[in-house]
Amino acid sequence: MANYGIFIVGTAGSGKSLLTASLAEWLSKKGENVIALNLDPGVIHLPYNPDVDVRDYISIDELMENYRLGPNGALLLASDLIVDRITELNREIEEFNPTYVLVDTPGQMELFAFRVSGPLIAKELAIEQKMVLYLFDAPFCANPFNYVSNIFLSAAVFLRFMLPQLNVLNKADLVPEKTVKEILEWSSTPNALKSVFDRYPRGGDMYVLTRDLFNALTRLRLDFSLIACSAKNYGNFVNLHASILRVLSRGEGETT
Ligand SMILES: Nc1nc2c(ncn2[C@@H]2O[C@H](COP(=O)(O)OP(=O)(O)O)[C@@H](O)[C@H]2O)c(=O)[nH]1
Ligand SMILES: [Mg+2]
Repeated sequence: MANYGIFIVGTAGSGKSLLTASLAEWLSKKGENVIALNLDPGVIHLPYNPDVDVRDYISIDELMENYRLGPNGALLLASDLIVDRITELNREIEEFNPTYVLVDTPGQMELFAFRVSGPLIAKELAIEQKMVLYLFDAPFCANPFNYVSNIFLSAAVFLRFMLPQLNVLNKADLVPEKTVKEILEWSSTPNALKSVFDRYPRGGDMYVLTRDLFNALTRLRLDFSLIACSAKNYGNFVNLHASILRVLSRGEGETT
C-alpha cells in the first residue's frame, strides 16, 4: 500500500497543479518513489504527466453529450462519478507501490471539498497516511481582509476532510519578501493582525465583520500557521518537505 497521500487543495488558480508537478519532481530528485494522481476530470493541460489520471475513466465531453449537460453540470457529475472508479484508481496506484502519492484535486475547490464525493474518495484511496495541503495564494492574501476570508476556507476544508492539514502560502515569489514575512506573522501571531485592522478606518462594514470573524476564528484554537513556498521556483521546499513529514508522522493536523 502507498505510504503517504498528500491531497493538494485550494481555490481555483492557487497553484495545486503546479505544486503537484514541482513537488513530485523535487521528491523524485531526492530519490523518493513518488507518483502524481490527477483527480481533475475537466483539466486540459497539466504541467506534469500524471501517473494515474481520472480522465482515463471519465470524459467531460462524453458526459456533456450523453446527458445533455453544459460544462458545469458535466464537471459536477464527473466529480461524483469518480467514486465509482476508486477500485481502478487503487489498482493503478498499487502497481507503482509508491511512498508518496501527490493528489492534484479539481481546479474548482468546491467540486472536491464541498461535494459528498470528495471526502469519500479521500477516505477510500488505499493509502496508509493521508494529509491535506491547503494552499493560500500569496498575492491574494497580501490584503488582510482576503487573508481572513481564506482562513475561513481553510477551516471549512479541515471540517470536510478531518485529515491532518498543513496550510501553505504558495506563490511567495510573486510578492516582496517583506509581504511574505508580514503574512507569516499574521498566521503565527493573531495580535499582529489585530493591530493591522486597527490601522483601517473603524466602523466600515468590512472592517467590523472581518475583525469579528477573525476574533471568532482565533477562539476556535485551530492552528493556521502558514509555511511559505513557491511552486514555480521550488522556493522553501526543504522546509515544506520537513513540515509535511512532521504532520504525517504526528498523524494529526497542524490544524487540530
Ligand atoms: N509565479 C508563480 N506562479 C504560480 C505558482 N504556482 C502556480 N502558479 C501559476 O498560477 C497559475 C495557476 O496555477 P495552477 O497550478 O494551474 O492552479 P490550480 O488551479 O490550483 O491547479 C498558473 O499559471 C501557474 O503557473 C507559484 O508559486 N509562483
Ligand atoms: Mg489544477
